[in-house]
Amino acid sequence: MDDETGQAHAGGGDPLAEIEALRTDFEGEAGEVRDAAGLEDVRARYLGRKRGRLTAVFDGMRNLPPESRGAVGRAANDAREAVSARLAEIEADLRDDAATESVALDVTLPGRGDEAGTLHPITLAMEEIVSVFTRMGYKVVGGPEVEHDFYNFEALNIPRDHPARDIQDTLYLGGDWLLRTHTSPVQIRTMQEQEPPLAIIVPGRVYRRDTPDATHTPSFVQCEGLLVDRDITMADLRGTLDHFAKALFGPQTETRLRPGYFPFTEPSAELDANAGDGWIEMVGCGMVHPAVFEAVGYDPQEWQGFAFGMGVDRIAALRYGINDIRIFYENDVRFLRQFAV
Ligand code: 2NL
Repeated sequence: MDDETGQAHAGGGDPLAEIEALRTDFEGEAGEVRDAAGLEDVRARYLGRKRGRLTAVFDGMRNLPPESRGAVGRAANDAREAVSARLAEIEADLRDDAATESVALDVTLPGRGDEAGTLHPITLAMEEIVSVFTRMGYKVVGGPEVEHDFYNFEALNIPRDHPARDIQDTLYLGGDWLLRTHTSPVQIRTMQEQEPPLAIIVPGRVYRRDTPDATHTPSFVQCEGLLVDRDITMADLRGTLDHFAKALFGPQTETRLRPGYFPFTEPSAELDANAGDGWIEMVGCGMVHPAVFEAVGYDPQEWQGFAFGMGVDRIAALRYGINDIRIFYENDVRFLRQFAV
């Protein structure tokens, strides 16, 4: 605003404009204050006796024409109140911060503790299953979860029009790549790389395009086994799986084989176990199909083998009396802690 008298003031400017400008500048600088030294610096630059900008405005008032002193004085007093109030506020904030910091360093508070986690029930069941077979001389092998159609289906004698290959049942990733629907591709890869005889156990995560319910989850853990040697018969399969059921559920456990069907075994069967409270389906199995041996370059006239597979989630559910396998994937620590060993 122009001075009515047109007379120059000390400092050379319009005092009302200078008050407005210093208030804006002050707000900017006040926002940058981080500590007590910064606060004192800002206070000195606006309210300081020697170099305070607002002090200079008050000092300059004596050179103003009497008729404009009233307006400038009111504006200067308002500015001083606003600046003082803001400085007090910053001072209080700095005190609060210091108080909070001293609480964060309170060495009398109890520590966070170092509670150990527990193994997941599926891991526990898998370790038990695998150990029965490693004690019989089987080697543990693993392989990729992202697989090619050849290893997951083609080499396993699963026909092009088999429902398992449908887009509705398998999670395809594009082209011939997919999430493995069983661990069998690991056995195919192992047979391609190794000459018989061999005995392997293959635990691992598998994926199927299922809607979750009490007995299905789109991902679950499977454990498959494969033994290849000369003169292997269904009797070897029966004896091996009978030993397995007894090792897992107790020596009183009875087993029975029922006819079944899998494209990769012939004949195929289901093994049921009865540990004392009824028959339960436990393992799918059979003699390796000659077409599978041919796909990996083994001579089916010279080599025979048996294979089997089971859902580890299902075995864990049986073992721990759980009637809905979805609980395995809820990550509820109240459930998981019960399996601490
Ligand atoms: C089940 C049944 C089975 C196999 C898996 C297999 C693998 C090869 C060759 C022949 Cl490389 N067979 N695996 C055989 C029979 C049954 O799984 O119920 N799984 C959850």
